[in-house]
Amino acid sequence: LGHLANLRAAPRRTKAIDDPLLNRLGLQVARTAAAHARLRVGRTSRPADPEVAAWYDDLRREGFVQVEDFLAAGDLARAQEAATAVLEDPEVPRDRLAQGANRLEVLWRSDLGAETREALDALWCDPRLLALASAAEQLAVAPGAGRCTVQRLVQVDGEPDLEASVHVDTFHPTHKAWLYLTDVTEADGPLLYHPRSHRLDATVLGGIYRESTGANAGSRRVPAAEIERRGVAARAFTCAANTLVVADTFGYHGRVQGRPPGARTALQVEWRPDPFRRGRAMAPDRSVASGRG
Ligand SMILES: O=C(O)CCC(=O)C(=O)O
Repeated sequence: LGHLANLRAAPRRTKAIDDPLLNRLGLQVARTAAAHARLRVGRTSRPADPEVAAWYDDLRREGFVQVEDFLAAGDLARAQEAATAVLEDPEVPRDRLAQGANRLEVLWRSDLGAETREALDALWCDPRLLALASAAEQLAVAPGAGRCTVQRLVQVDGEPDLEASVHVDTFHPTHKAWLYLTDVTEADGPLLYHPRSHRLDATVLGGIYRESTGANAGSRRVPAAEIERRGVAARAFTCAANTLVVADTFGYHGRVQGRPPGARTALQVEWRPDPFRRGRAMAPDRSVASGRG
């Protein structure tokens, strides 16, 4: 019965299924291949705006796209000011994550006042970003949909950054966007991405099989030998404020180890619909109405 229940859970979003027998029989590899095929056959629409369509092509080919000077100057200044104000306001709720030698504060759109939200919606509701996300996820992403957050990462002394080890977020294509509100240098712990690592091949499927029959972590840490075998070099996203990066985080990624007093602030969005039951649309952030679902 346990195996049957686990088989039923297979065509769902659960990152890893705790069933050594089924995993030995190839369940996680099959889920991976099926989720990627599902998105590929559903990929029928390309953004109408030629500029966004070119970003989409980059994203599909490389696994990421980087766009400099994304917001208009006035919108950027308003977003920077609003983000700084809420980060400095102790009354605004936030998650505090310790991921090794840094402090990460995460403030959710749903916890922000109307004025702040309006300023930061310059990114979260930007029609170009929504068109790109909609094409990437093949469903209509509504303004404010997904996990919209303000994130400030501050480097401190201590253990290495846990996110500095290269990993994938889950077993299916899935997308995150960052708009940096501050310049990002090496010391600030920039995002690291291995272009083209989001593609499926025998090496990555082998790695997924080994993980599923071993530690079976949902967000797999990728061994250096696998990266080397695939020949996908890393790229660090040091950049100027107002740079947008959108990445398929099924691809190999992580952070460069930063050092104090490095710090960076970004607006982030994460879209992660169920890979098998995608539906036609992703509604606005449900957490606005009902907590952080
Ligand atoms: O903060 C970053 O730049 C990357 C974090 C990361 O590895 C992730 O979101 O999975």
